[in-house]
Parts: sequence; C-alpha cells; structure tokens
Amino acid sequence: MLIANRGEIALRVVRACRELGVASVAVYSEADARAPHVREADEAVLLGPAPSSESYLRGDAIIAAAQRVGAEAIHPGYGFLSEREWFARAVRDAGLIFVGPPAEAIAAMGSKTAARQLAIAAGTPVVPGTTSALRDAAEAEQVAEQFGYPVLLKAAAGGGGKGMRVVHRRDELSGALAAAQREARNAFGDDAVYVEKYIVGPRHVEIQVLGDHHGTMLHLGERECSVQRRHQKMIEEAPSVAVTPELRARMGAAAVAAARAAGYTNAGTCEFLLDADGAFYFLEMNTRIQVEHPVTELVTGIDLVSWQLRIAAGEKLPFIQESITPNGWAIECRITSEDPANGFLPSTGRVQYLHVPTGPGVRWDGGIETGSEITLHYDPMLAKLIVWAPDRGQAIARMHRALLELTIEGVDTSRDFHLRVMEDEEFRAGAIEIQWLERRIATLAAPTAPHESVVRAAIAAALLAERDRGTRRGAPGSPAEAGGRTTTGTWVDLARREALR
Ligand code: MV4
Repeated sequence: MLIANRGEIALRVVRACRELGVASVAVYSEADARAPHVREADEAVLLGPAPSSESYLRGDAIIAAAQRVGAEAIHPGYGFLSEREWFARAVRDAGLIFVGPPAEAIAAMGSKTAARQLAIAAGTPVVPGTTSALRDAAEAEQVAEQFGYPVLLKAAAGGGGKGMRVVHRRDELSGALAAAQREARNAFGDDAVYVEKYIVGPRHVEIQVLGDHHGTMLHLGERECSVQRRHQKMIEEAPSVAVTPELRARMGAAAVAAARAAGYTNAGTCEFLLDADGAFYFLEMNTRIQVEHPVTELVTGIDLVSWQLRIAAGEKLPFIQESITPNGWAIECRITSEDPANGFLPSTGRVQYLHVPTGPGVRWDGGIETGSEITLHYDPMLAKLIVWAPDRGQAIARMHRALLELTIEGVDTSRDFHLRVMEDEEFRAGAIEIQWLERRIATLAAPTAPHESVVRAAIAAALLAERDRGTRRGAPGSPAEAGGRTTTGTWVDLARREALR
C-alpha cells in the first residue's frame, strides 16, 4: 500500500496496514524527511520540495513511485489528491487499486448540481432550489420569488463554502449573483451558480456510509459537526443529541440511497443540514475518508480504515444494518497550530515538548512528536484528540481531563480553546448549530497568559514542587484542588510535569 498523504492520516493508514499484514510505503517532501509517517512506514519515497504542488500533489510522481516499489494500491487519505477524479482514474489506468470510490462516483458527486439531481432521483431530500446553473439575474429573481427569501447562491463546482452568497432581498440578488459567479470562476474555473432556499440555524449532521463491491451499502450512523468556524470543523461528536434512532434510520436510508445512485463503493460521507424541526436536507457527498472518522469508529466498533483496505481488496462486508447501533458517546477535538487568541492565526516553530494524554477512553491520532517542525507549507492540524465514554456528559468530562493532560510547547495551539468549549454551558447542553461558534468565538478564544510568563511560573512552581515533594499533596484551595475545572491551571500542569522529569 502506498500512502499518498502525510501527518496523522498517513500514520493512521500505516497502522491499519500493519494490523492487516500489508506492507506500507510512505511518500514525503523534503520538509518531511524526519516525519513520523516516514519513519513508521515500511518504505518511503521522496517526492520533491516542501510545497504541496511539488510533492503531495504530484499525482504522476506518486503513481510512478508506486510502480517502482511494486505497490498494488494507493490510499489517498483526505485533502491533497483524495477527491480528484483524474487521480483516481490515473491510478486505475496504471493498473493499481485506488482505495476509495470509482472515479465516476467522485465525478458524479463533484458537481453539486449533478449530486442534487442524483439525490432527488434516489428519493433523498435536498434543500428546495434549482438543479441546474442560473442563466441570468432575471431567472435568479424568478426562482428566488418561488422559494422565498432568504436564498443562497452556490457554485455548482463548489464545496466547503466557496462561492456562496446569502441573499436577503430582491435588490441584492443581481449583485450577489455576479459576485458568486466571479468567485466561482476564480476558485474552480467554472462560473456555474445555482440557488437554494437558505436554511436558518441548522445543525451540520453527516452520515458515514460504507459500500463493498458485492452490492452491500451500509450506513454507520451520524456525526454532529456543527462546531465549526469558516467551514473548518473544530469539534465533532457521535452520535448527535438531535438524532433519535428513528431519525437515524431515515437519514441513514437517505444517505445509502444517494450513495447507491452514484455507484459508490468504499467509505464516504453524506452531509446534511438538520433544521430545528427535525427536517433534513442532503447537501453534498464527501468521497473520501474524513478527518472525523474516529468518532464513528469508537461508537460503532468498526475500524473504517481497515475496512477501506479490505473492501479495496475485494472482501465482502460481514455486517447487517440492524446490528450497527451507536454505543456510548465519542468526541473529537482538532488540535491545530493556530492561536485562538489571535484570530486563529497559524503558528509555526518547533515542537519543543509534547506530552500526550492517555488513560481510559482516550485516543490520540497525531502526526507530530517532540522536535517536529511546524511550517506554513501544510494544514495546521497537528493531531486529533478523541475520547469515548458511556454518555455525552462523561465524554465531555473525559475530554476536559484529557485536554488538561495535553502539553504542547513551542507552538500556539487550539488546546485552551477546546478546554473552554468543554466548560461552556451551551455546548454541554448540546445547544449547538452551524453559527454557534462564530457567535461565541470572542469569549471562547480569549487570550491566555503570555508564553514566557507561563514558562517562568512553571519553573518557579517546579522548584517549589521539588522542594515540597513528599511533604505536601496539593495545597488546599490551589487550582489543582479546585477540581480541574479551570484553564488558568495550565502552569500547574506544566509544573507537575517539570517536577517529574
Ligand atoms: C447551506 C446552508 C444553509 N442553507 N445551504 C456550507 C458549505 C457547504 N457544504 C454548504 N454549506 C451550507 N449550505 C442552504 N440551503 C448553510 C451552509 C453552511 C454550513 C453548512 C455546514 C456546516 C457549516 C456551515 C457553515 C455555514 C454555512
């Protein structure tokens, strides 16, 4: 198996390969020569310089490398080449197996208007709107009158929020259409824009599907992904507080029908909007393994990456739909090298010290280690911290505990932001929707103590702890004694670890 990716997902695939007895081949850029995914794979092939365009996006070089080392298959991970129809086709044409859906299914879901047509034909509910590109502003106005304002203009070639415009009134429509078309042409080289009714205040709930080459297509329930900012998810969970077993069965059947209509195989995800009344609407299908797949793994007990490989090898799925029910609760926090106190500005530097949480119900899917250099060449996601517990309340408490155990020194991270979310009353009540985070970001991303002062406090505390070791067990009234519910306890955690090193 050649793994055409880097970071945590490359490591995740290496691990699945090793458990299945499949030899793994990493690819890497010059910047990643010492990266964990390179060291952990059985073999590794240098692609080129650090920029993705000269390394991880070089489909030709990756296929040539696979042929040179005698690989049978290529796993694309997520991002990079994972949803490029031409790459899936080129892999197949080279006599290799693409671990993912057929190129035709990627193409069918790549156009949002084509995906809507497929979904409608399959009986999957979609947001009211058009299924072909708007010709002009007059047509847009007529369609908008029909569905009622507000409406949303979307790029047919889009996805992930690019080329979208909310329109509240008729007199804004023609300007917004021109802007959306311009943005779509620049981003996708295709200015086709269509219109949907704008759904206000929904949740983003997605359904995992898994299909084999023998006609079985299953759904593995939902993930709640509403905690996002600028279309970047920050926290995901499974199941969703808003989904009953009855709704899960209906959304699951809708996702399976859409996937079948696209000729889908392997792992995929159907994205839905779920409104406050429990109505759901298909948005688009992600034709790859997703970042947040672990929460589904933890509540279903099904190893998605392992099954991706087994499906690609021609195995039959041995499960029946009725046996797949979520057990307990899983939450994932994306640990990114971004400074929440500074508008989530990407942070760079060397990871000087890394302490990874462990203990009951804790999983760390990471791509970094002490010494890793964080650059601006790649995505800022360093790792995912995932927890499982019997119910949502315990999962939140467990995530909070695990985040307190996490120390990353050397770059700014989203860790403290996640601690505040776990402490937030609305989040704890499950009262989240897609605008929730933007609304609350100011309080959740407030600045913390400057790095230098935290380090000084840690050193001072370490010296005190060393002096007091064996004589005292946590001073009464200290942050450590307050039950660990405070994020200002950061220096105490640091100090404890300093003292133990
Ligand atoms: C919508 C919508 C409201 N109404 N469509 C954003 C990205 C793309 N996947 C579709 N998106 C949306 N489509 C209608 N008709 C709101 C969003 C949306 C959104 C969706 C999922 C997760 C986060 C989001 C953030 C803002 C807007």
